[in-house]
Amino acid sequence: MADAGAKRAADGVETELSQKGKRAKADNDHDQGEERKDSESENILCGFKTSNVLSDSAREKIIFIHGKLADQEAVVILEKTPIREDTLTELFSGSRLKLEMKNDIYSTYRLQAPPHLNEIKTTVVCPATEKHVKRHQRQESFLVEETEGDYRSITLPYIQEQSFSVQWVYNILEKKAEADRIVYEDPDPEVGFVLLPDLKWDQKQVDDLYLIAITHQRDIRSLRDLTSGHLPLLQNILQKGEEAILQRYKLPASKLRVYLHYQPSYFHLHVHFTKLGYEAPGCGVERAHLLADVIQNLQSDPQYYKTRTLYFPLRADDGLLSKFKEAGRL
Ligand code: DD3
Repeated sequence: MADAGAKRAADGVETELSQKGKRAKADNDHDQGEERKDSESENILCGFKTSNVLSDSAREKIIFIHGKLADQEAVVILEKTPIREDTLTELFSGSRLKLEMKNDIYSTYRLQAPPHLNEIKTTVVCPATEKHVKRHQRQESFLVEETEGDYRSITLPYIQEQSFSVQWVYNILEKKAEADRIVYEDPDPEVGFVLLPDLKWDQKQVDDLYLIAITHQRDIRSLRDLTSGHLPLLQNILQKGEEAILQRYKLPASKLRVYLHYQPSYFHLHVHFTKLGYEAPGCGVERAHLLADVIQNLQSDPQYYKTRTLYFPLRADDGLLSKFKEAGRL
């Protein structure tokens, strides 16, 4: 089996991470009761009051919940994780099995797995702003056509007035958070970056590998800001990022989808590395731009992303969509 080696590689990583022991306590202002990774850490969710379900997917086994956590607005994301091959022996031997139905050669059961093999990946955003709540609400979306002029007169003013916080990005770059999760770092201020697992990846299996490279340069908002002057940075991220992923996860470049989002969900340049075959959210053609293509486009035209019309989807309740409508661009 081709993936077995890679799976073991990820398991090796997990062991390596857990052996590093408890995560260093982050000393940033924004750590809301930074939890310990051990089992005795208390359950901050026991007082969570659900207001409404923002969205859910039976197929993806995920639910986004809006509610209150100690008087503060919160978004909680619960997700069942894939069943790992290396847990099967223990799953079969260590579970209780309750017969539900038997018919001829067919039978169905409810298998009650040992608690440590039955965990639910949980993400908490608290205090959550209106934007966080909207972001996870199921919404119809619309494709927008953004010319060079539209970017200058509609999009740029909008993102400037919004002032989305990227404090969590600075916490990563300054090692105030997630320092023990860094897979690779090039500390160079011009071409350097930090490569680490995205929040969405629990790192339990490489099948859904998802890492992000965050640039040390802080003034590149998005694809639109890139010129040929950024080629050394982009080439460095592609090359060193792929090398680091080969080393750590035994996945060659030919198994990776390396891309930028436009529009990004946060305006600090970052590159997504996901495993080919894993349909990561946002990897569709309407939002993803392969880094290798971005590099080539900038090589043939230094102003490519400043001048081209770009297309991207916006959700019905996105403030930027209203701006495009007001400008008669939709
Ligand atoms: C975010 C986009 C942002 C809700 C959610 C995610 N990777 C992150 C904080 C730390 C991170 C990420 C915003 C926020 Cl679920 C609102 O993503 C993050 N750390 N994508 C990592 N490693």
